[in-house]
Amino acid sequence: MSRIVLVSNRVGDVSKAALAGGVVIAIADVLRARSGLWLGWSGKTGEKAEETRTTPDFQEMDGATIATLPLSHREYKDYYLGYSNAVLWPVFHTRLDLAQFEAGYYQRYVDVNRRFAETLLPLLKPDDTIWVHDYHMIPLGLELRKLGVNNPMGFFLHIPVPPAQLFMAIPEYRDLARSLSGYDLIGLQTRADCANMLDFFKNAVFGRILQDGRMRVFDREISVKSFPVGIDMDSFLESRPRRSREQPTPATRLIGVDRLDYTKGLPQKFRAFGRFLEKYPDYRRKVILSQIAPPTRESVVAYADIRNELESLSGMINGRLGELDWVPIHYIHRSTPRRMLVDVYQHSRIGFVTPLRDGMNLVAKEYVAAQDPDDPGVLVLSRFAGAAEQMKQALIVNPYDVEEMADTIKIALEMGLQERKDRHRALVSGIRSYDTFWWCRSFLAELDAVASGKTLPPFGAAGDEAAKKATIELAGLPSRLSSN
Ligand code: GDG
Repeated sequence: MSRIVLVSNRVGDVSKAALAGGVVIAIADVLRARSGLWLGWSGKTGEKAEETRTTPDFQEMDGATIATLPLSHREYKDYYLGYSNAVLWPVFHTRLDLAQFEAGYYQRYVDVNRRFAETLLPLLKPDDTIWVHDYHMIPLGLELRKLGVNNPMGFFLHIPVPPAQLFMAIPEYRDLARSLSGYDLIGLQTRADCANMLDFFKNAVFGRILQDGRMRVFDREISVKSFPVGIDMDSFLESRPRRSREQPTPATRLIGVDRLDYTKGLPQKFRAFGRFLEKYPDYRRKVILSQIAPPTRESVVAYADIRNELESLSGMINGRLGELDWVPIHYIHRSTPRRMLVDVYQHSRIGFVTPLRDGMNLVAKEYVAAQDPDDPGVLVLSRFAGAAEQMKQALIVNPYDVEEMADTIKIALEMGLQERKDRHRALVSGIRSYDTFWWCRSFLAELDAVASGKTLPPFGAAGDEAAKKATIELAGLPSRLSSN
């Protein structure tokens, strides 16, 4: 089996993958099984970075090799804060109004990707399979191709793909299309993302769909498919403390857990909860909203703005509706330990997950996974989260419609036990079938297939079972990855 080489902006801690959750669990497994190499930014910045341009630090971890590079202050500012998080992130989440198209950002973005490619080149073996992750690293594949690398190369985008017209608002959209064409396989979270990506290639650079479903873009033939990211339910539940620390509260809780990001729809969520309490006053004193919102990317201006907005909104709603013995919104702007999250999810009657736009949203899956099957809570989920394409038994809402969200809270609170159990059972079955290991092995199997001239049926198509079987056979993965 060929070695796997991963490249992403940040690397994860392979030895503590189970604690981190999400995709890192499956990635750590495959790195261990295929003696993999993982290259990324060390998280450090400094002027010395210029001297260590293509000399990474190496660390051996559970049979995998982790290689990291520092960034210079300028690279951090233009590549990371600038092009990645103030251009690609807002545009891909359909927030053109927040994009900062500043001169110099794009050039540095490509420069950093070239530096990563040059770093990787001497470390590569002829039969390595290369898997590049996320929007920070779009140009990496083409930079490697320019250096003569012919290995199979796949790219997975964790965030949504915007409609073609929005994508084309990025001044460098043609260059981005050219870069994307350097990969053999582009993996996306949803079928809607695939449709947007194909439309983008058609409109932006005259891409053509071929008879076998692949796309001809520039001089290359590439495959675009959806691989929805999942969780590992068992390891997630294992992180729960042996004894619950949750004190039973007289109030029924709605829970929200989102990085403090303008894509997560937090002001709309707070307003919807305030509106619910105004419209249905019998629920006052009986219900609370706990919102855990750890800080991220605070150096990007738009993030400071959203923080201020939320602080004033929660203060306003609590001031207007709260009582001496009841605070309606508990807003926690800090990270919470993972084992506590499981506990909090389990003791919340509603998982309130209402992003304005989200690639997938793993919180929706974690909330369902943590519920007691004999008395489960209800998931209220935004239709604009990638997860809504799979989790049809949730109560699906429009996160821009405060009135509808307020009414849906009431419906969720009043839902009978049998309906809650039925919905929960169906949701858990989907979470188990398409877990984080399925995601990893099906992407890698497809990459193997594409590289050897075959393609597998698409996810969710009639041939799903056949696809699963073929996936396992092709990937030749170890038991945990190939079970299911
Ligand atoms: C990107 C895409 C896609 C959150 N707060 C705390 C905490 N978390 C954990 C959650 C969950 C994870 O972080 C967040 O995952 P999401 O999927 O919700 O969102 P992004 O971070 O935006 O991730 C997204 C994902 O990539 C995977 O492809 O689903 O759409 O944007 O696991 O539980 N964990 C702890 N404390 C916190 O306070 N321990």
